[in-house]
Amino acid sequence: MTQTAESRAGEVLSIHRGLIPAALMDEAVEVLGALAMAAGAPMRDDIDAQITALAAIDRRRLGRVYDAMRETAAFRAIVTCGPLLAAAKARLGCAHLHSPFQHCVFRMDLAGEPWRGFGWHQDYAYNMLSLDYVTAWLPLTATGPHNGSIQAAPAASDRVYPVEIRFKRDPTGASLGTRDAFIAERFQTVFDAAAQTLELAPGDVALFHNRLVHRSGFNPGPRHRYSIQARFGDLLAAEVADRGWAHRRADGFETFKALHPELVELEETA
Ligand SMILES: O=C(O)CCC(=O)C(=O)O
Repeated sequence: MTQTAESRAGEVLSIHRGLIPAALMDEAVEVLGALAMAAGAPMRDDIDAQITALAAIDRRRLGRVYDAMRETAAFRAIVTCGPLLAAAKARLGCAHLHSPFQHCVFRMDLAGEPWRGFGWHQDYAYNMLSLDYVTAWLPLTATGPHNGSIQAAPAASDRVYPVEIRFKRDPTGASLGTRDAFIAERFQTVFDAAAQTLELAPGDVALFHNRLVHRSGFNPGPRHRYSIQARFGDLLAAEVADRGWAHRRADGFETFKALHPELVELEETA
């Protein structure tokens, strides 16, 4: 079975300014600060100062804050808020949304930390919802070149590219156990030339098609970057209903490989 995302053209990236109610964004920042303090951070006026202090005290505890944030009601309130769901439905033109919670992510990219490389990729291989599913990417605090943001290459997003499935590795080259499916190396110079750094305020949302070529920008600082990603597909789209709503349930790219064996150029298995 082969599905062709290329066959459906259309807008790959739209920015929705002020979509998420300010009260929800404020609450999320407040909850992040409260988690940091409960994990041992000193009281500070500014969320970045609080996170920096906790990272200096104990980087592993900051890791637990990272995981806990995704489990808060404040996080869930954002990814399920009415305006976001309405924008996703309008974009997809669907009656009901498919949005597995495992594909809703909280992310921190701290200023000046080694780049936790999320190279050029398309979300399509990662989540495998309906053919035209979208990602909502939104920052908790302002994002742009001052904290890396994400970089996108809409002009080069007209097709699904071949991928290389490789293990994530630490700086010494040791495998971290889980894998990525970045776009094959030979295309990267084209994306580098077309890259745009998104500039968003809290409440703004970048809504993008799963075909959008993008990557995580290195955060040069001075500000940290906190972001939420949620994915929305058409629950009743034939291509996803026919395969029993199979998506990427755990690490592994089985659904992608089954649908697009010709797009897997390399796969590390050990
Ligand atoms: O937030 C980032 O830096 C990158 C996130 C990303 O690329 C994704 O979730 O697909």
